[in-house]
Amino acid sequence: MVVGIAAVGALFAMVPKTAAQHVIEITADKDSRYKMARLRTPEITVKAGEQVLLRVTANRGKTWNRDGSIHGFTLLRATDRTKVEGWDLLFKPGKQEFVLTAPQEPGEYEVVCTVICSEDHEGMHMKLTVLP
Ligand SMILES: [Cu+2]
Repeated sequence: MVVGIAAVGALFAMVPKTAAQHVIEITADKDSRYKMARLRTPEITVKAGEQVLLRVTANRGKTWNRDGSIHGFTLLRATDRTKVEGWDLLFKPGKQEFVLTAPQEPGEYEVVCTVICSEDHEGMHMKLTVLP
């Protein structure tokens, strides 16, 4: 019996890390909105401390930064609006990927755009929930 459990453990260890990675696909769109397939209201859910592959398609709004960034993606703690380290991203036009580590602290967070991408830029935000 003990041998059986050890064998299962070894099997899991052999699975490449990329196979277990949580892939999140979002569009940062030209109308100053984050979008996710099949979700009317985009919302991200992650597990505390897990590795996340954020796959982004960014489409230029009406205005953008001098450095060519067209949208931002900054994670704030809902409680005190402080920034989460490692989650302060800027998007260039087109497709791009980021490998991120989910916050260790379960709870509610908010993603906000930090680029003035149009007069409706303030409306560009989405909820992120960290599960224990
Ligand atoms: Cu934006």
